[in-house]
Amino acid sequence: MPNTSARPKHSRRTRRRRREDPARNELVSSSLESAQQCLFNQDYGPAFAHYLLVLHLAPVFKDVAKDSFRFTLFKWAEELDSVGRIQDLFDCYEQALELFPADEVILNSMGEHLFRMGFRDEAAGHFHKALKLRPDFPEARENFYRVANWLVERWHFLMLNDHGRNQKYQQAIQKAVQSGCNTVLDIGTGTGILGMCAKKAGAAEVYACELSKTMYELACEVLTANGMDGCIKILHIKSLEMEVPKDIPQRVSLVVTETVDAGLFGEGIIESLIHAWHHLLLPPQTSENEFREQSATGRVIPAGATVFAMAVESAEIRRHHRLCVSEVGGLSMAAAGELRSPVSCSMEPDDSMEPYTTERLSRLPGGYKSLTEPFTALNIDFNNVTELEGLSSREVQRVYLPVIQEGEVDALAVWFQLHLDEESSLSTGPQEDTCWEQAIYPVHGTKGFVLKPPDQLIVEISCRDAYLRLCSVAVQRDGREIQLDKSPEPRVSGNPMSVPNPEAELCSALACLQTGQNQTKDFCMLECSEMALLNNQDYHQRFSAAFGKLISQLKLSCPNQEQGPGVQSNLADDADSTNSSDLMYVLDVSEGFSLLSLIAASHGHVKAYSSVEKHKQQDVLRRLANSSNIAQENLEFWLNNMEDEQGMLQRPSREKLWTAIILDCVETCGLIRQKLMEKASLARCLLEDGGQIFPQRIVVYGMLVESDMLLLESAVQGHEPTLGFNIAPFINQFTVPVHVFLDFSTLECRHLSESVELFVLDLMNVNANYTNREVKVQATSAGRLTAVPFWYQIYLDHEISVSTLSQNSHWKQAAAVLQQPLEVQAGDWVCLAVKLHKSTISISAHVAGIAESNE
Ligand code: 44T
Repeated sequence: MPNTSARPKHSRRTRRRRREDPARNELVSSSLESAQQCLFNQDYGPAFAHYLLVLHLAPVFKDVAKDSFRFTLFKWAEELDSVGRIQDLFDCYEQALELFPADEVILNSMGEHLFRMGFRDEAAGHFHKALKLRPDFPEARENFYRVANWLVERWHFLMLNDHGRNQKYQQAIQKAVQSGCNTVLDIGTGTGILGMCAKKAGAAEVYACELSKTMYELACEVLTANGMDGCIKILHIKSLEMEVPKDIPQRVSLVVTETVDAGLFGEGIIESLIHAWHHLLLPPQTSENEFREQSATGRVIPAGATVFAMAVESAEIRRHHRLCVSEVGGLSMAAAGELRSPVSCSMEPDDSMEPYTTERLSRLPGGYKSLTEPFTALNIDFNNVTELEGLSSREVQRVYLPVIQEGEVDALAVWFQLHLDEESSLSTGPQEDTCWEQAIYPVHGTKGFVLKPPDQLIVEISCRDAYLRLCSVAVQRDGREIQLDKSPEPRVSGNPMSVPNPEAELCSALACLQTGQNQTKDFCMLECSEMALLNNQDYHQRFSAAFGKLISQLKLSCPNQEQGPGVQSNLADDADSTNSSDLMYVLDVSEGFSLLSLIAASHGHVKAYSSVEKHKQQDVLRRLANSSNIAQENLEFWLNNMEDEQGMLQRPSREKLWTAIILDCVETCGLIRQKLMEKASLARCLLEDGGQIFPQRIVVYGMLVESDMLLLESAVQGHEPTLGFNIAPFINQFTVPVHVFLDFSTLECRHLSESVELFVLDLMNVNANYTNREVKVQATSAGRLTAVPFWYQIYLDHEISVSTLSQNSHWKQAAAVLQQPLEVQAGDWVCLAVKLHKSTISISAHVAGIAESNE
């Protein structure tokens, strides 16, 4: 009998009550037993319910049952997720967190579910909490870095580092406040900077609103740190939902905002200002009230904007928005039908289409050629509500632009000048020394058509759904108008735009008949990176060659298999292909649109399983299969029948193992795909003898560079306060150590070394992979080492490889930005500590001492 007299009173009371409550004890122990039994039977729902009951009734079991409870929760959540019971899933997590509020593993896992469901703000909150509880929790750290990119977009750093822009805004605000605008609303305050400028300039009342939860919380921290939390009222709300007096006591005399994106209107500034003029601002200054106090009228900073555009040729833009090749990996693309990127700006707006994408023209790989002079597409006065309201109903304006150089029009590039007031403006133009990107309106339907002086390009300008729409509709040549970029049109022979290829057209028409699809009415959408992948002939050609080698080898090792592999024929649908014992099985687990399974099937005697999910994309593959004489039954879409990828990987093991498994190893953004090594281990177990994973090996290369640009995009630089405010330490919490989506070829940087091998990932032999490696690199010139960009050589087999750095690659590059820049001298040896944790690479560096460099 334990001595209870030394225990605290309340504990003694509980113990006594528990001991005295045999029914309760009975319930606890029987529930615990049921929980364990259900868990053993993989009956996770009831197991979870039993555990909940046990832990509520008898918290003493929390320690011992924690692991099983977590395991049960995760399994049950997976099941709920797979059947779409999302509310139940989150209810379970909430119940679990009530029991274990400081459990970082549960918090992190809930964050993962939230992230997958698109609740990024909430996901970030969970990862952040998990990290605070255990700063060395790698999963939470990785997850946090992933969301940090979404939550606090990298341009916040660029903007705060742009001293010119900050000063111009500050001066304009100061002038306005000093001239009498003493009540101010900052719409889309971000870090709170413009609101703080207004307060500092002496405004009596300052309000700010911010729709992003993360940015709102950040702004609150910043205001407190600057002693302004009492004098600026900040609201977590979209300005469109604000009302007087519910949110602010009265109308204000000044709205300041920088809610503009590269295309000017993408952040909804037109709608926000129309609403502000109707509900939040004092009446505007007019000729009648010209002499009234500034404090009795309303105005906006910026006062207005001028939008410019220019037609450009750029192979880089072209290959991301339309199909530029007629043959890929031995397959004729004629039957594919119309393929388009999701960026298109037609006169009839379509919700699924973005009208523009963004690029920094000065950083376009391969450069660009201006085909017209820049022209003014639009002028808008933000202080004139009638003009703002009339924008959508403005007549479509047609402009005729003289072509100044010969070239194909791939896009209209758009930028603007933001007039802060009568004196001061900011430009986002391609020639300016700014970090702004330009909006790119791609032109789709001009295959091969070359403009030349004295042609005139006809552009239609309008404003729909609060977006500026720009369409290159036609070219005027020799008094004739040649139509461009119409919605997909039937390709008629003789059309000046179509490449004359009657055979291809016939094929395409036949394929359409066979699938009962009318391609001319319809088109299939591919992401920009998928389009660039499709245009990468080199990659597909090399895959085809490597796959061809594999089947020849298999044929050699198994010579009595008459119709076996190695029959290099496109006519794969002869009678033998139906003899399933002769078939090789190829599984493609690539994400998104991939032709690789079809290319494998085109080698003959192959049954290919494609992971393409979207129906229209599957139709494209079926049409291509048809036109390449690949029997329908030799191309399957495994995700049609299978929810769970891992389940599928195991599927044919009962009948036949896979001859080849194609893994999609590198994400377009330049990072190794998550869970790649786990997938590779699993894939290896499912290969037949002599079978192969594509690719076999990945070699990671890197280079030492000095790049101020990468620093400016990483964190607010320097120790000086931003416009006198303390902002950097707060926003810099969202610094991530790896930058993605870089074009290394055009990144403003100085190379401080040759490229060097950092790492090898052997997908056929996981044991050969390092998790930690030290690499010594000799600096070839002196400088400030700030980052290590990295990329991959992807070995499809021992010899055949592709580089993600190549000119036609659809992959971008990534770079590890060092925590502290490192001064190096030419000849210095730099030690890079390269770590791989679950497909995530991290790099740190130090200059090697003499002993180290001699090693
Ligand atoms: N990127 C610029 C776009 N907001 C700037 O939540 C600039 C891009 C850029 N809040 C390279 C360089 C650069 N009510 O935090 C955001 C957003 C918020 C609102 C309340 C509203 N109606 C809105 C609308 C937006 O405003 C903040 C700023 S949006 C600025 C976008 C160097 N690439």
